[in-house]
Amino acid sequence: MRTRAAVALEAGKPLEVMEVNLDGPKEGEVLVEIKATGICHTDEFTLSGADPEGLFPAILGHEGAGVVLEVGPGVTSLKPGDHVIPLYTPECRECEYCLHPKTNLCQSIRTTQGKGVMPDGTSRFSMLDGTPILHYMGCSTFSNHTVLPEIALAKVNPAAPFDKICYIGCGVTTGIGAVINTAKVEIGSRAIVFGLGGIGLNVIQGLRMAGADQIVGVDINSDKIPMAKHFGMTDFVNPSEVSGDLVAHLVDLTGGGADYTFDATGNVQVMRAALESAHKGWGESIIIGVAPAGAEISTRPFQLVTGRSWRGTAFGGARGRTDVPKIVDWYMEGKIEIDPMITHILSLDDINKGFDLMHAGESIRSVVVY
Ligand code: NAD
Ligand code: AHE
Ligand code: ZN
Repeated sequence: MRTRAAVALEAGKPLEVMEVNLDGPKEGEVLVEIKATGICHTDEFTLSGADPEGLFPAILGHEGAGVVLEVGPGVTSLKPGDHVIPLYTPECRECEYCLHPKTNLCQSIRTTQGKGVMPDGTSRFSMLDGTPILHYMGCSTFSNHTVLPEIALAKVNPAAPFDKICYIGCGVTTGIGAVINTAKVEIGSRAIVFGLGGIGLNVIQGLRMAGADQIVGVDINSDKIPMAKHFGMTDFVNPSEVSGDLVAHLVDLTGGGADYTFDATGNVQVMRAALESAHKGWGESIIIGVAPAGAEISTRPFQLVTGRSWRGTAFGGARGRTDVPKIVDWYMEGKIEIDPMITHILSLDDINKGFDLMHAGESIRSVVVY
């Protein structure tokens, strides 16, 4: 079939909206009509050329929601008409990782996914002249139609609005999951969240759900304050307005350091500040942000010797097929809020405006509605 997609032809260039060819689903695969997709900072990271795994030409996008149109041979858990959220972290329920209680990082298709192809080693997308176009994070939600493995789709409540629940495909689940699944934050905790964008606000929302007493937000953009307060931030720090050392200021503000700190910026200097503002003896720092190729984290080993721990999380530690439908239900039941964070709705033709708004710090989430 033919469909419309925003294609990343090369790093650092705007996406180009065009008609592309899409082959139908093969064994174990599913054709999905994407109804809406969010634009995550990770899409920008890959488009910029900073992603060591970035490949071009590709169809980016990994925060979508849509409807199953057709299933390939052997697909048993989905049928046409089902509402689904694509999963960049699949859940095969069979691999060593899925069977281990301490990780959500299903590895059954990770190698081919990282190469921009389906598990059989080929792409379903091509230009009208036949040139192959690569998939991205196994999702490619910047296309009106896409093909995914069955294990990379969560079946969700059909009453849920696509233009809101697409955000559960990455940002909401990553932020809330980092608190609940990865950090396992206890009631009464003190926490610091670095970066109050599409991920950090969901960390704040998760911290409020978990019953944290103090939720400090740190961002270089003070325009983020109202939204962060709405979701539960109790204190705000703009590093550019701190006259001495930022870490010392945060340690003082949290009465000796935070029980939990979260990096949602992708900046390795910020990651260091996050680790060092965790409480001596027990503070845990969770890295969520994705750093550019070549960037490395550092600190004095003494910071770890004296009881701080450095950890990381992908997709908030969520097992997608199991957890994502529950998070959609939380949204439908009013247990979590999404709507205020979706600050801009765009058409596919205007998708590059979403990247401009992100660069300008004016959006939380831009969502493309097909
Ligand atoms: P975003 O652009 O919406 O938000 C980033 C925020 O960080 C902005 O508010 C910005 O002002 C702030 N910021 C930038 N530099 C800062 C600094 N030096 N100090 C304090 N604040 C600073 O991005 P997002 O969509 O929220 O994504 C955040 C990060 O999380 C990105 O690196 C993204 O790639 C990553 N991410 C990781 C996962 C995962 O599974 N680990 C999932 C989604 C996103
Ligand atoms: N490809 C990059 C790393 C990108 C990365 O860390 N991706 C996160 C999801 S970000 C979603 O917005 C992730 O899931 N990582 C685990 C994995 O297996 O990719 C690089 O540095 O090579
Ligand atoms: Zn993302």
